[in-house]
Amino acid sequence: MLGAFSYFAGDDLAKARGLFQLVREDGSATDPEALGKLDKELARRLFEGMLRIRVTDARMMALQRQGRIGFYGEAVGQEAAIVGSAAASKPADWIVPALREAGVGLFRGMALDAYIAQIYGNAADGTKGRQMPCHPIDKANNYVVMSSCIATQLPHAVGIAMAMKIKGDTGACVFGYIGDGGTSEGDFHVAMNFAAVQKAPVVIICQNNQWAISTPGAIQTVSQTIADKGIAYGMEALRADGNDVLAVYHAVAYAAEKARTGGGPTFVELLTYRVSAHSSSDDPTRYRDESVTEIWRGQRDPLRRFELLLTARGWLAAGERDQLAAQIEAEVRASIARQEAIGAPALETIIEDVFEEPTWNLREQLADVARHPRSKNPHHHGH
Ligand SMILES: Cc1ncc(C[n+]2csc(CCOP(=O)(O)OP(=O)(O)O)c2C)c(N)n1
Ligand SMILES: [Mg+2]
Repeated sequence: MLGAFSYFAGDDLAKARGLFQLVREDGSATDPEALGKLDKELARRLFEGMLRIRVTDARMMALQRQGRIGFYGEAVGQEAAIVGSAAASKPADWIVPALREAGVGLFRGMALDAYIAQIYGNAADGTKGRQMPCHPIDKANNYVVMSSCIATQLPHAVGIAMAMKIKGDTGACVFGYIGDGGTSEGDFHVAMNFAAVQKAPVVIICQNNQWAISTPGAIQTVSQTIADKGIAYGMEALRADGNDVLAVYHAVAYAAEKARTGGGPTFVELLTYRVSAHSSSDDPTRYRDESVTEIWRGQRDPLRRFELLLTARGWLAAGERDQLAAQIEAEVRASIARQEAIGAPALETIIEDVFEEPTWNLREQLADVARHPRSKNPHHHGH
């Protein structure tokens, strides 16, 4: 930790309407004294984590375009929000993701092979080929599978936190994620209210990437900021620059430590931008001005900003980013090769897990399905 920041001592409205930032777009520090204490090892870990997501997403999108996987959702431009928050979690914490937090799982130790197996929906997939791609699971690291239904995960996150409190588990908390679009769903409001009333040990993190498929932030809400909604529920609300990995890390670490020590929930808005399309099934040129996207892809890029800081300190050598990227890409390609060689789950597994023993009618249906030839691609659908 770098110590206390004046931002956290601000009044409720100042926090919800301000923007906590530690590194400016040009890589300079807003608080040079505090940043003088930055740990090199942590800084490099954060950078590498962001690069890992950038490289993995690019590779997976290429696979989707080649028809080798059915679907993919990138997180380009949101790497700082993902990795900064992941780094603020502890192994005993629980992660309940929204759409774009697979990188949180990977940063916490989810195996790359498990991640890619899930995308292929092959026999090694922890979700047995029953989920869409991009719905990984990592039981060992308390990473809950994402819900395709927007916002339904948030009451679960708060419920897990309430259970922790009832059981007297201290020293751990829950990270519940949501998108800006998700804040218009009823489940968001249910979760916020329960979290506040029950003083649940949860950090509710909204990645405000300013788009919900084709719906822009301007018509998502008339609240001045998304963080404002925390105040409505009597919850401390923070608003941080989601493209500043250090600001994200410190805002979420503050909230998580508060939750782990009995201080109750915090709502954290991370302001970022969805640089990519919504998913591999989307074409944003149909509904938004991509010249704005180019600003976020360029000067506002979270990796670029942090790379400037690391380079200025001599913590990243010339050419080192490319070397790291090549090494990560080699790991990803090797994992893809392994996972592509594994076939689809055995057909019989389709009737498992509903009853202790499959019932006669399920067996009859299985026999019927088995008479028909199977499609080669186990995951050929859109979204
Ligand atoms: C209950 C529900 N309604 C609609 C959808 C279709 N849908 C999928 S993603 C999405 C937008 C989500 O936007 P946001 O919460 O901002 O997350 P982001 O995609 O920006 O990460 C919508 C409307 C859905 N999956 N579930
Ligand atoms: Mg969004």
